[in-house]
Amino acid sequence: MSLRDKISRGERIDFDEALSLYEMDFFELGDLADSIRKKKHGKKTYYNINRHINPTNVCADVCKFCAYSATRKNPNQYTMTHEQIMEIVKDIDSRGASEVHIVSAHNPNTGVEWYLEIFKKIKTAYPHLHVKALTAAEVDFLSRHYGKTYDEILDLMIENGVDSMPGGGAEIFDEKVRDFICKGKVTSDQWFEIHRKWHERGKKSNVTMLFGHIESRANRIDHMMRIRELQDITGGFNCFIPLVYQTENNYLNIKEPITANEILKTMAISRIVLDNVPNLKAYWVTSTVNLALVAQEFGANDLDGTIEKESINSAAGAKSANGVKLEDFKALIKNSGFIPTQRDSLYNEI
Ligand code: V47
Repeated sequence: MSLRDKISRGERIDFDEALSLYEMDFFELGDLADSIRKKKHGKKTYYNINRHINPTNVCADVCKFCAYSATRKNPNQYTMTHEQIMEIVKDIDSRGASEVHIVSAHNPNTGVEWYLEIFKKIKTAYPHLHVKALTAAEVDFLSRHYGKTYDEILDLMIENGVDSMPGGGAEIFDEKVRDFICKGKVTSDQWFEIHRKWHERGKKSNVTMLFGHIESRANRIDHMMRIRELQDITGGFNCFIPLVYQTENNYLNIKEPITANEILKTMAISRIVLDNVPNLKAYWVTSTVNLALVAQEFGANDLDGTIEKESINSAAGAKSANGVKLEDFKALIKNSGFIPTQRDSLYNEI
């Protein structure tokens, strides 16, 4: 049986088969991913009304790809007060947002309470808002820095109102590449341990992959395989988010950005390999809106949201600092032949 037939019949593929998909005809690969997307989601493309808040850029870790952290290339340190954060939340709540997505740098000066109290304050004042917060990298940092176990941090997150975990900090799980791009931060095994523990508490999370830098195609497939393995056990990942590496203001010094062709192939392959992860997000912030719209035909069924403000990727060159207008976003999805479908943070349709 050909690989194409095997995939069309819904059979699981192995590492070598997945890697060989990069050699398949571009449009044939797109068609395969699209047929899986259609079976699962039809023509619906999900979006949500959300706001990213990045409360501090002071960071104890030094990731080579990061342009956001204040300790290296960016001398403009900031740490928001809780009052400033609550002002932002008040504003977005009044405009219909359903989610706040909070990711910070690893600030060694604030105390663990500073992180946790943000969530408590938001949840107390706006119980209907979904709080998506703390990547596994932050959980690991808080655990190391403040002498608490992962279990303790995860329980404190739940007690203080965190609803789900974002997928950040996954980067690339291959240990050799990981050591080069972000040595010292959460290891791949620890990243999975934290998400496993989170899922065991009945909670959902996302998982990202930072690609388009020094990693090989085989590293990407290995990354997907490791996700598929945990997902078989817990079923706790809602969404896979391939993040396209942004080249500016950081220490990786990649001269040739990844091509659109390679991005779309990687999207399509992830839709095929991750047969147990329901949603594939084309994160327009790192892929550009135009390519995210095309990615809808290469397996992607989620375009994230309006975002409004975003600091991590825009610091590295993404044109996302001010988000997109909701009406424009919906019109773009519709005009590209898909059905804009508003969702909440757990993928229930609104
Ligand atoms: O983990 C840092 C990435 C991530 C760069 O869960 C970079 O719904 C590209 O995780 N080029 C944080 N990426 C953002 C994130 C995320 C975003 C959207 C949705 C969700 C979700 C999660 O940003 C980091 C890191 O991998 N990042 N620097 C860069 N130069």
